[in-house]
Amino acid sequence: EVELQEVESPYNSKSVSREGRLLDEGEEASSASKLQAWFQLPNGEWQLGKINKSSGADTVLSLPNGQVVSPKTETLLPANPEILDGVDDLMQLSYLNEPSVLYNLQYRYSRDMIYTKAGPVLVAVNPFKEVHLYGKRFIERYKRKSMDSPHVYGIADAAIKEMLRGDIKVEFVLTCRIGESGAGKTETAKIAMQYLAALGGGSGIENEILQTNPILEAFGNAKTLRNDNSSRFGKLIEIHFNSAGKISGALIQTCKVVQCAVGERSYHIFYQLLAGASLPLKEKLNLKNVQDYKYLNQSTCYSIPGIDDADRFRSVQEAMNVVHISKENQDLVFSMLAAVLWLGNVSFIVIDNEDHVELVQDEGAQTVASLIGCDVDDLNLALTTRKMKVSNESIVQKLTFSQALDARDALAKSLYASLFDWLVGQINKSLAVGKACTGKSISILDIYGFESFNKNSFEQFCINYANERLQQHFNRHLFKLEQEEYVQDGIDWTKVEFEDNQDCLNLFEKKPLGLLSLLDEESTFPNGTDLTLANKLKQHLSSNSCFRGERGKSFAVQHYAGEVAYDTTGFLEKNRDLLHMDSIQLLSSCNCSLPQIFASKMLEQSDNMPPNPYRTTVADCQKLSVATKFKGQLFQLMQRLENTTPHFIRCIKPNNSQLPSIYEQALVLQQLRCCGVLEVVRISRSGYPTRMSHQKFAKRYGFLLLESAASQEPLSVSIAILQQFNILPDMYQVGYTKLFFRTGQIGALEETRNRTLHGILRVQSCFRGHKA
Ligand code: AOV
Ligand code: MG
Repeated sequence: EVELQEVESPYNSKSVSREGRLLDEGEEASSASKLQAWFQLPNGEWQLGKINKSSGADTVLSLPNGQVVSPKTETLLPANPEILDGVDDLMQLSYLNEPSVLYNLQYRYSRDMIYTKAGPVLVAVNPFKEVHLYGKRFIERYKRKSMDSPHVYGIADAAIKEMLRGDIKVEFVLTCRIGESGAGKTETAKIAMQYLAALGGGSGIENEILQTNPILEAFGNAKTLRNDNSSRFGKLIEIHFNSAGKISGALIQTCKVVQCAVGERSYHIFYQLLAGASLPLKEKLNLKNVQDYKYLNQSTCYSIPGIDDADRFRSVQEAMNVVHISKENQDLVFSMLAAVLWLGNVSFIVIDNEDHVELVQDEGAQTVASLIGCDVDDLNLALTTRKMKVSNESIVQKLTFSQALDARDALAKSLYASLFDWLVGQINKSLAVGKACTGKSISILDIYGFESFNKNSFEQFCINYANERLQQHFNRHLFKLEQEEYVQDGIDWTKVEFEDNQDCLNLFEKKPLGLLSLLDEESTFPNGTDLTLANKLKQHLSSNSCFRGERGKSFAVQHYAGEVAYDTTGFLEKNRDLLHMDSIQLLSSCNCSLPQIFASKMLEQSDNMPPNPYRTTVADCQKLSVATKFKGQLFQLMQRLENTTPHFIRCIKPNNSQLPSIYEQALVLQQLRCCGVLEVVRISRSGYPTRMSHQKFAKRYGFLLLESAASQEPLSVSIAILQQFNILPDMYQVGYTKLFFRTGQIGALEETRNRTLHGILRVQSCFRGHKA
C-alpha cells in the first residue's frame, strides 16, 4: 500500500492562506526565505515571482528576469515552496492551482521525467524524442520494485499483481484529449504491452501479441497534420493469463469511425506496398507509382521523414508470418489493397443527355476486375445501375455520373473496411485463448480522444460521444474508488458529488428525442437533407442545456471538455453509408475468396439486424446506420470496461510541432482541463489525502507528548497527540487502521517535530563536544 505523505512547508499553515493571502498585513518576507507567488503576464503565461513586500492589497515581487512588479495581491496565486519542486505525485502539492501543476509537470519534463502521478491517474507528457526509461533494465527494476518513480511499467506491474491476487480483470485506459492528436496513447499502449509481455512471456505467444502492432498500425494508422502515425481506429486488446501468470492468448476488438481526410496521407499500408512489394508481386498486382493512383495523389504527401516504407513493408510481412497469416492469404490481402487503389482510377463516361454513365473499360477497370475476380461487365453493371423493387417488380435504374462515383467510392471504402475487420479476425484466431481460459486478463484500451477543430463533422460527433461515455466511466471509478477506502476504514464520510456528464449523454442517447435518434430518423427520410436535420435538432433539443442551435446547418454541444460546434454538412450521407445491394452481389459473385467472405459478412449483418425503426433501406439491403452501429460497438466496449478495475493513463501533448523540449503552457493546461486531471486530484484532496497508520503516527510524533498517554496503544497515543496539538475534529478522521487528514494538517506537526529534533540534535552535539 502506498501512503501519501504530504510534505508541508512551515509557511503554509501561517503565512499563505488558501484564499491566496500571501503574508500577514504589513509583514515583510525575510530575504533568506522569500515566499514565491504566481504572477500572470498579460499573454496569460504564469511566472514565478519572489515576494519582496506585501501590504495586504498590493504585493511587490521580482520576476525571474529581474523585473519588479507590484500587482494587486488578489491577482496572485500562491506557489509551493521549493522543497516541493517536481514531486512525483500532484497530490503532494500544497497548492493545487493551475500554474503550480503546470510548473511541476514542466519541472519534471525538462529532466526527462515524463511520468507524474495525479493521485490515482498517471500523467504522461510526450517527450517527442528517445528517453532512456524503457527496455530490459527498467523492466527488471520495476519487477523487483527497486524503482518506483511513476511509470507505465509501474502501473502495468500493479495491474499484474492485482490480477494474480484475485480473479478480477484489470484494465488500462489510455485516453487524452486529441484535438491535439499525437499525445502518445499508442506509444504508451505499446510500452505497457512490452512490460506485460516481458513478465508474462515464455511461450512465444507474447511475441505474436507484440507483432499485431505493426500490422494494425500499417492498416489502421495514417500520417495526419497532427501526428505522423495517427490511429484512425480505436482498439481494445484483452491479454489473457494462465494461473501461473503466463500469457495464454489475446483478443482484439476494434471500433472504427474515422476516415482518412483528403489532403492527408492515407493508410500507411498503401505506401508500404507500393514501395516494398517484390518485383513479381508488383507485376501480379499491376502496381504503379504512388503518383499514379487517384486515391493517393490528392495529397502532396507521399513519405514520412525518417520512415522507410519499403522497410516497413517487410516488417509487416514478417509480422503477418508471426501471427500465422498464410502466404496465400497475405497475397490475397495485397490483391485487395491493389484493387482498392485501382478502383480510385476507375472512370465513367456519360452516355446520354440524362447524365447516365458507363464504365470506361481501361486499365483501371480491367485490373480491378481481375484482382477481385469478376467480369468487367459485371463491374460496370454494379457501379452504373441499381436494381430496385417497386411493388414486387424488379426495375433497373441507371445511375448518374456523381451517383456512379459515389457507388465506386463506397465499394472501395467497404472493401478496405472489410479487409481490416477480416485481418483482425485472423489475428484473433491466431491468438485465441482457447480452453485454457482462466478469466484472468488485462486489457489495454487505446482510443481516439476528444476532438475539437475549427470545423467539426460526423467523425468528431461520434468520437466525442464515445469520449462522453468514457469520461463517465472515468468519473464513476475514480470517485467511487476513493470513497470506498473511507468506507472500508469505517470513517464518517458524506459522499462527494462530482461533475456529472449524464445530461450530455442523455442529449445523445435519449429516445426518441436525442441527437442519435433524430439523426437516424432523418437518415431514413428520402427527402432528408443536412439542413432539415439541423432544423429538426434545433426544434426538438433547444430546451436541453447541453444543446445550442447555431446559424444554418450548425449546432453546438456542451461537452465535459468544452463546447464543440458541429457542422451537419455530410452527416446524413456518412450516417447512411450507402453500399448498394448491387455491389454486395458483385462481391459475392467474385471467384476470389476474400470478396466472397466480405459479401457474406455484409449480408449476415443485415440479416441479423434486430427490429429497429431507424434502419436505412437501401435497395433490398437493410443496414444499420453508422451512428447506431458505432453506439452498439461502444456499448459492447463499455460493458467490458464495467467489469474491470481500471487504471488510467492520461497522455499530454506538450507542443503542436512534434518537437522535443518544447513545453507550451497554454496547450498543456487546455489538455489538463479537458481530461479532468485537476478535478481528480482536487476531489481526492477534498477528502483526506494524508493517511498514516496509527502505529506510524504514534511512532513519528509520540515523543512530542508532554504527558504520556493513558496507554501505550498506538491509537491512544495518536489521540493524545491530536489533542495536544489542537487539531480540530473536522480536520481528521480516525479509521480502523489509519488516521485520515485533510490537506495542510500534518504540516504543523512536522514543523514541531523538526524543530524539536533539531533542538535535540544541537543539545546532543553540545553534549558530545563537552565530553571531548
Ligand atoms: P496518439 O496515439 O496519442 O495519437 P502516438 O502514440 O502515435 O500518439 O504518439 C505520437 C508520436 O509521439 C510517436 O510517433 C512518437 O514519435 C512520439 N512519442 C509518444 N510517446 C513517446 C515516448 N514515450 N517516447 C518517445 N516518443 C514518444 V492519435 O493515434 O493521432 O490521437 O488518433
Ligand atoms: Mg494513436
